[in-house]
This record gives sequence, C-alpha cells and structure tokens, in this order.
Amino acid sequence: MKCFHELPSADGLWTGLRLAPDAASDVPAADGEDAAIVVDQGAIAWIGARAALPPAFAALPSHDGRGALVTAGLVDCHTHLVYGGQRANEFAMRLAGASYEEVAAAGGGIVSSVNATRAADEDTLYAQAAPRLVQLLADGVCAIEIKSGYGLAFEHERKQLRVARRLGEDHGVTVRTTFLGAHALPPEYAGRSGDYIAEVCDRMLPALADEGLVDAVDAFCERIAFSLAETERVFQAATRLGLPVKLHAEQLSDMGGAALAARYGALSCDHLEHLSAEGIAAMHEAGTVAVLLPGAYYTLRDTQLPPIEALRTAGVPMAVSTDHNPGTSPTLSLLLMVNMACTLFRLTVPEALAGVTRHAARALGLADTHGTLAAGRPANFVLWQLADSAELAYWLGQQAPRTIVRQGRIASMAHALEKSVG
Ligand code: DI6
Ligand code: FE
Repeated sequence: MKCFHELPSADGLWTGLRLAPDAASDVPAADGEDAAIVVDQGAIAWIGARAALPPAFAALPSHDGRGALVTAGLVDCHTHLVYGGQRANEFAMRLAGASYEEVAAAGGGIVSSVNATRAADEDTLYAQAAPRLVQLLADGVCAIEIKSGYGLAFEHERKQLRVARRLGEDHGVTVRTTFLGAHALPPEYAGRSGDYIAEVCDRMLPALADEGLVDAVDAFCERIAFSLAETERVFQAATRLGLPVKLHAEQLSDMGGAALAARYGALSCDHLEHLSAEGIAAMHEAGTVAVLLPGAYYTLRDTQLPPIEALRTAGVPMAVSTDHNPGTSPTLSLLLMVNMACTLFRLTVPEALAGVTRHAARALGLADTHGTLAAGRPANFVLWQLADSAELAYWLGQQAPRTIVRQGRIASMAHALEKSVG
C-alpha cells in the first residue's frame, strides 16, 4: 500500500460538483447547483457556486467531478478499533439465547478481549487494527475516534493509545484518542472496584495525558461496569487535567449517567437506549451530543429503542457511529450504520447524514475543522457518483463509487477523474 504522504495532492480546482444538502457551512451555492471547490496546500481555499468562482482561481489545474455529489469527509465518532483477537464464539452464545450480561458473567465479554489485547505487543495490535482502519476509511471517513479500554492496566492502555496515534499518522486521518480505562473491572481487581478507579484516576490517566496520548476521557456507566459515583470520580480526574469527557450511558439500564455527564459538560453521551426525560433535558442544556449506535443495538438484538423523537423535539444533536468493537458491533461500515439509523431508529436521511458529519465532528470537539465544508478547513471531502444523497442511506452494504480527498490528498479514486492542466 502506498504511504499516505506519497498520494497525489488534491490542490487545484474541483468542478462539476453538486453539494449534498447540509454539506457546507458558509456556502451561498444552492443544493444541487453546479459547484466548485478550490484546494490550496491541503486546505479548502474557496467553495461555492461555479458561476461565482473568483477569476484568480479559474486557471488552476482542474479536477473534473463529472456531476458527483459532494459531502464533507465522514466522521466516525465512537470506535474501539484497537484490540487483540475477535469474539465470534460469543456471537454463537448469544444466538443460543445468552444475554450480553450472561456472556460477561461467563468470562466472555470485554474481559476476553482484554486478555487477547494484553497478550499482543504493540506491533501485533497495529497489524491487526490497520486493515480495519483501511476498511473504515473506504466509506469516506476522514476523522475517527479510537478508544482504549481493552488494556485496563497502564502499560496495556498505553500500548492501545500509542497504536491509535500511529494509525492516524500513517494513514493521514484525524484520530482522536479517548482513554476508557473505566471500561470494565480487570480480573485482578475483582471485588475492589474502588481501588481500580483510584488507579485509573491517580496513576493511569495523569501519566497517559502527560504523554499526550489522551484527547478525551470516557467511562462505561452500567450495572456490569461502573457505578454513577465511580464514573464521577473519573470525570473529576479528567476535569482536573482539563480533558473533555464522554460517557457510555443508559445502554442496558437507566443509571442517570447522561445527566451526570452533562453536568461535566460532556462532548457526548453514547448508546442511550434507556435515556430518561431528565437525561435529555440535561444533555440539551449542556450542548451534549447524543451518539446513536445502531450496530450494537442490532447485534444485541435489543428491542428498547433510544428515545429519538424526544431527542429530536428537545433539539439534542444526534450523531451516528459504528461503535466498532469485537463484542457488540463488529462492523466496519459507517454507511451501513447510516442505513440502520434510518431503518431501525427512524432517523430521516438528512438527520442520519448530519449524524456522520456535522454532529459527529462536534461529538469529538472537531466542529471547527471537520464535518462541514468551508473555506479555511483542511480538505476532507468525498465525491459520490450518486444521483441523490438519499442513496447514501439506501444501499445496504454496497460500496458506491467515490473519490476521497483526505487531508488534502486524493486518498482514493474510484472512477477515473480527468486531471487536466488548465
Ligand atoms: N459499550 C460497547 O458497546 C462496547 N463497550 C462499551 O462500553 C462493548 C465492548 C465489548 O463488548 O467488547
Ligand atoms: Fe462503545
């Protein structure tokens, strides 16, 4: 595979584009109008209706988009991409009737991935995660969150986060790392969750943050994971270090985690099948994004839908993500999640598309640089050979032809775009 830095530059004038609804934040061009984008030194220098192109740009080398639909680069705002092994055996157990909680109680679940992750060295973890990242990126993803949480001990959490950073550098993709030390209780701390939380807050987090490995802090607040009080200790530790927080909240039961997270100004609360009216109000008040994860809902054959209509009415921004992980959401297609968010959760197509662009960027604290197209932002956009933006949600597990511009480089060219020097 070509190293990212050897890929062709996207600099120049991109023409023959149709901006997808909601794709751009400051563009006068109407949806569907013949639009153009100027890329200069890896950033968007101008975007708008072709007819309004400033003459100074007209003579730049041009890339003919041939009528392609354009969206901002997609953002996958919740993944557990770096781990050892896989858990197909649990899939079989669940098919035979075992619940997620029963699988965990039988020694499976998160802890089995912890064992495989601890056993793998950094290069092995990297080698396993890199092809997964490549597959995710093929859907047009330009920014991704990667959580730790399968190490659950300092050196193993560090290993995961270092791999996440390396993946971002090598593949030219924006990676936001999230420390999820409070994901599960490691077996060596059985019966001593308070001691483990102290280790997470007082040793692991400060040292990892000191190494620049932590962009945000997350916890799993659930009956099978950590209590509300333990979660709050993690948030206090993050706040002391000036790090933003997020939370796996109300997935299996209503623990009141979302309201707690909102009190700490959380970037996002994720899962939310059992979210209460109080949680919604608190999230709205705090500007916290609701991250919906239809892959986990589907895999667990959950029947409790997240309160979509109430979130919509309250005006809480809704993001959609893969939650890629080996236990409950082994998917590597963000577009499949767009489809499922519509089909299973009844999001409208524009809501689901905003969920993997604008709102997903906001859930990562990247609203100023990712998720919409505007002059001054890094050039992250995707040209889709599709007639209608609804096709981004409609096709079920099929790859539409696409040209991906990521961090100012042409990362993939699914059809032959003409490049003529003007
Ligand atoms: N929520 C999830 O969906 C994953 N972790 C979490 O906190 C599941 C992780 C796993 O089962 O390995
Ligand atoms: Fe998750």
